[in-house]
Amino acid sequence: MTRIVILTGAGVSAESGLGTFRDKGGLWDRYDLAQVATPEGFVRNPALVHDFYNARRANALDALPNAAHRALARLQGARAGVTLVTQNIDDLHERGGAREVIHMHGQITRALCSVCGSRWDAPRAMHPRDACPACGEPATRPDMVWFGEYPYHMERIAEALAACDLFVAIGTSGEVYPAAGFVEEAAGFGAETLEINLEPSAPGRFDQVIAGPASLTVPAWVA
Ligand code: BV8
Repeated sequence: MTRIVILTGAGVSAESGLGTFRDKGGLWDRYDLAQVATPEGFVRNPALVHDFYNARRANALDALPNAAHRALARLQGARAGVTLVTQNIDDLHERGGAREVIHMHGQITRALCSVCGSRWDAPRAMHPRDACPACGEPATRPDMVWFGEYPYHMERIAEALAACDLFVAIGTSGEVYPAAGFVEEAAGFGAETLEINLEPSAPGRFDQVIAGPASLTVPAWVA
């Protein structure tokens, strides 16, 4: 059985209308990452951070999975040995039919209590004074991994990378670590590596590149 690890980034949800981060006009062109995607930024101005994620949560909830999300779900259904890791915080993989999606940067549909660590389904809009349903503290935040925080599921991902025969990165610029280092990690264990992206993120970094929009390239690759 060929074991495949797939890592997706914002590019897989781009054609569902969700903005990417580093493309022209992307999120980091319009917001200061340090203000809205770090724990320090949240402490400094929780209302701004909640506004940022409330807007993204509304977009994510109103968006629909595209042909790339559905194709990856078909791949999972058609064969064993496929590990799907995403950097994305939207739930389009799940709504496209994927199972056991590993959200290494968290999920915008979930909330987290900074005091007791409880997690629950987030309301459509969150506010700084929202009380934690478990401990009652007004210390709730979106359940995601900000810059400087440790990504989720790293051990499970490391095991999958060590055992895989093929590593596929789809729609990611490969600029955020430790996710950006997965291709070298997998290659170090002897895996073949494939990038599916609008254009190559770093020529020479992957054994093979398929260029084009994910809604066309991913279904063609899965077929
Ligand atoms: C950490 C959640 C300690 C919030 C995000 C070395 C090792 C370890 C850490 C670091 C390191 N060097 C620097 C660091 C620190 C930092 C980092 O990487 N900084 C960068 C800026 C240099 N990393 C961290 O802080 C991480 N934590 O380090 O903990 C540690 C140490 C060792 C080992 C483990 C842990 C935490 C990083 C997570 C931050 N949270 N998101 C939120 O989403 O708001 S990151 C954010 O960037 C998103 O998750 C996003 O998914 C991710 C990556 O971006 P991409 O998905 O790639 O999106 P991007 O816009 O960049 O690119 C889009 C791509 O799509 C492009 O290539 C484009 O061509 C393509 N595309 C566009 N349209 C289409 C398309 N492709 C196909 N079809 C299309 N239609």
